[in-house]
Amino acid sequence: MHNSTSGLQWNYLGYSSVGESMKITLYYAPVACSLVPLISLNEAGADFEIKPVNMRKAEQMSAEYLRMNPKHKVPLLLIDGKPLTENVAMALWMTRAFPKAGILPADSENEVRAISIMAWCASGIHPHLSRFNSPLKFCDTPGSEEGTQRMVAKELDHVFEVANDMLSGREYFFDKWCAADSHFFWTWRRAIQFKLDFSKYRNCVAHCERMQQRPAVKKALDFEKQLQEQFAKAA
Ligand SMILES: N[C@@H](CCC(=O)N[C@@H](CS)C(=O)NCC(=O)O)C(=O)O
Repeated sequence: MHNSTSGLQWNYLGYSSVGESMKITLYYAPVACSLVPLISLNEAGADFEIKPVNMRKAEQMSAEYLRMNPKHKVPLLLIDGKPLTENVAMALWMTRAFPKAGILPADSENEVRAISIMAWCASGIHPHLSRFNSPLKFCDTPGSEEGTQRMVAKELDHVFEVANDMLSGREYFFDKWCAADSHFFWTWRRAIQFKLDFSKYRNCVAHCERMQQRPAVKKALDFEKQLQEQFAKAA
């Protein structure tokens, strides 16, 4: 599926940490939630390789990929050759591997609260986005597409109202950026990409704008764009 030229090597001046001595490979697809660990690895100054996954060509369903991740999902991390799936687990692993990077908050109470936000993004927001994106995967009654999307939009309105309250008077969910911000940012960005209008949730809008100013996020979004162009040329 991949060759060495399709995987870009990103080298950084990293922190002194366990993660530095490990070989880290991120399987990443544009637009997908693999943006979350990509931002964290950038924030950590990690040395890692990206293996692009072209979902339009269903590369996540290839036998080679399924051997590593039978769930056929991105993100997938290979850490010294061992697969790790699930955004929440990746954030926890990176917190230990790059202890100075602030991937999750340093004090244990806020660390748990950040995991709570990430678990909510993964299980309470992301599934609505999947249903909006592919309504027929969830209800195949003829003509049900629009109704499914309308109901999902209502659910999303509720979760973003909750997030908007959580972000009231704050720049980030905690005192400074952590992976929960990136995870939420991804869900918000995905909803906006679906042309859903939640602009009334001003704190979420401001959070999204703030996130996009971070060098690690800019770098990730530039990479995404570059890869989308590469995929479009190869189509
Ligand atoms: N709970 C997983 C969700 C992963 C997930 O659903 N990834 C989507 C992209 S956003 C995917 O790879 N879909 C491809 C497929 O289902 O074949 C996580 O947070 O890591």
